[in-house]
Amino acid sequence: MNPPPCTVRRGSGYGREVAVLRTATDHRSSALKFVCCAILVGAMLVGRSISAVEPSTAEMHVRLTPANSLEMVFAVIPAGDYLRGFDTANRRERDFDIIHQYSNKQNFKNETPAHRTVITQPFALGVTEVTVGQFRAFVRATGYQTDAERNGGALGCFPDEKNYVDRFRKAPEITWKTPGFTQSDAHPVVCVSWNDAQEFCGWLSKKERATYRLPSEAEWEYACRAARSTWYSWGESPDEAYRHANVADGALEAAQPQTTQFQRAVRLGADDGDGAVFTAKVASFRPNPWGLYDLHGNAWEWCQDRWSANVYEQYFTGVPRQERANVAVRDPLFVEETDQHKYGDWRSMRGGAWTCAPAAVRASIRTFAEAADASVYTGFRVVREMP
Ligand SMILES: [Ca+2]
Repeated sequence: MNPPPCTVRRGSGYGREVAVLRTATDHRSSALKFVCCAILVGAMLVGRSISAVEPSTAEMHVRLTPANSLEMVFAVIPAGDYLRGFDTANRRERDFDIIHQYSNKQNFKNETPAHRTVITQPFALGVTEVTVGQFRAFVRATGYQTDAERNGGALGCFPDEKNYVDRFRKAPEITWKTPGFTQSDAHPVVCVSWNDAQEFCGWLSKKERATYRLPSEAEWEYACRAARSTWYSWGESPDEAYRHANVADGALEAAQPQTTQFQRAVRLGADDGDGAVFTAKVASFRPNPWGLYDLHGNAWEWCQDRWSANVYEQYFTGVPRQERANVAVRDPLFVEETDQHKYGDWRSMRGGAWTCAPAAVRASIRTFAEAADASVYTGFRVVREMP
C-alpha cells in the first residue's frame, strides 16, 4: 500500500537507477527517450552531472483523471527524480533576506542537505485538498467522529487574545464542522488529525475499490515542485505569492491586527493580499505547472511519514565529501520510531497554510504534529495508487 521504506543508493548506483527509470516510463515519445538517453550517457561520460537530467522531468506529461464518486480529480504524476530539500549550494546570504529578514541557514536545517530523490512509481495525487463536502460525505456514510470531536476540540484561532501564543489554543467548540470561521463545502477540511485522514482513506479505498492514502513527504515535494528547484513552483519571488497561494496577507492583518507579526516578506496593507482571511475555497489560485492547486498555503497537509528533523542528514552519514553528489534516495518514506516518538506519534506536514508568511509555504519547508492533533490550519490531500 505504501511506498517501501527508504533505501539509499550511493556511489555509481545513481546513474544506473536513472537509466532503469527512463526505460520504465513508457508514455513518453521515442524522441524524448532518445534525448533522455543521450543526456544520461553524456552525464555519465562527464562524471555524472546530475543537473543534466533534470529538464526531462519538466517535460513529463501530466494528465488528469475523471472525477471519482466524491468528485475528486487526480493528476497522474509520472515516475521521475528531483532534488529534494533546500539546496544551499548556490545560495548567497542575501538570498535569505528575500524570504525573511531574520532568516539564516540555521532556519532551514531540517530541509538540508538537499539530495537527489527518485520516485520509481507513478502515482495519482488529488489536484486539491480534501474538501469539507468530501469529508462530510465520509462522516455521513460512517458516523465517524474525529479525534477533535472526541478529545476536547481542535486548536482554534482566537484573535481577541492579547497574548499572541494564546490566539491559537485548543477549545471544545472547534471542530471540522465549526472551525471558528465560515466554510462552504468547497473549502479545505481542517481540524482533522492524521488519524482522521487515515480513516478517510480507508473508507474511500473500500468505496472506490482502489488504494487511497496520504502522500509520502517525498511524493508531496516532487509534485509540489513540478520539476522546479526554486523556493516555489512559480519561482523565487514571495511577491508573487498572492496570485498563487492563500497565505497570511493584508486581509488577515486587517481582520486580526498583529496576527501577521512574523510576516515580513510581502506587503500587508489593507489592499494587499490574496483576499482570504482564513481558508480559501480550493483551487481559488493558480495551479502549479502540473495542474495541482494550493500545495503552497491554504492548509498544511498531512503526509504519511513519521517526523524526523535530521532524516536528510542521515542519508549522508559516512559519505565522503567527494561522493556526496552521488547520494540518491529511492522512494523515501520515514517510518522509524525515534526517541522523539516516545512522546507521541509525530507525523510530517507540508506546504504551509493561511496562517503562514510566504517564507513558510516554500516547497521544501517541513513541520510536524502529533497524529491525534487537529488545528484550524491543517488538512490533507490524498494519493490514489496507480493499478
Ligand atoms: Ca490569506
